Amino acid sequence: MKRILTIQDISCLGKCSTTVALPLISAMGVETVILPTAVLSTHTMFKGFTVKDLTDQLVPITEHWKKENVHFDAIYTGYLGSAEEIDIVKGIFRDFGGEDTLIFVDPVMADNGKLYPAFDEAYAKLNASLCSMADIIVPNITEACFMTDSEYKESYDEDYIKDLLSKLSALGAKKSFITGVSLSEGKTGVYGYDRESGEYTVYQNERVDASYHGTGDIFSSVSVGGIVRGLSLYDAFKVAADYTADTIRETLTNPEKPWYGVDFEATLPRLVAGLSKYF
Ligand code: PXL
Repeated sequence: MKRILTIQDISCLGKCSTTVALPLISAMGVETVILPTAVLSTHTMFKGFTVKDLTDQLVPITEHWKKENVHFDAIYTGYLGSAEEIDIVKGIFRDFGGEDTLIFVDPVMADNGKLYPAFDEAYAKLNASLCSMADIIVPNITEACFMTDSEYKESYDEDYIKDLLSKLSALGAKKSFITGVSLSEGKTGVYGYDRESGEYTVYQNERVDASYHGTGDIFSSVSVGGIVRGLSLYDAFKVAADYTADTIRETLTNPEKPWYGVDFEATLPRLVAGLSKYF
């Protein structure tokens, strides 16, 4: 069985980061090893959340794993808490990385033109340096702009996305994918560039007009699970984008419409059933 290490926080309530990655990567048929960067009472869109930083635990935990000679088929990073954690994660990439280990970085820090409350522009630059070590990066447009000092635009054309991709690629990652790219009215999806082959990969699906927390984590978790299971990048991103859209649609049918996260539990069986086409 393939094994993915995911490094991100545990938000106890709020369905994002580790509490999404663990069930979804497992559902993709891949063992999920977690390295929690912090424990929060909720994600940071709730008022009054508590945080227990776990920076001092990262090295002892991974030192133990080194002694166990553990191998990861992929290392997937999401929300990291601090500059120091980014540095430690770079060391983890060096220690556990290699030809057979895909480094997948989702530089979670911003959306809709704004940084999340815990972050500043200096942090964005550090995230850019983490991206430079990756095989695949999946920033949204806002994160791509913060990492490349580009102007954030709500409405844009394909050239704007290609220009962002070229600046992202210059950071050093092998393949850069921008998420939440809408090329026409009512559509959204991913637009990627492979620095080595010069090829673009584009997938667009129906845009569901609602925005929930944690959907980026759902997309990344399913994508990395699919890639590790051997799907082509196009297929992995298609499965992930379609699943994310299906889950947002499903959440809208919930009369409570939970604002803090999506009802991925309801759509999990459909994700698993859809995979039989590929495996
Ligand atoms: O979904 C991204 C995310 C993960 N973890 C925490 C967050 C957020 C987004 O705000 O606050 C703690």
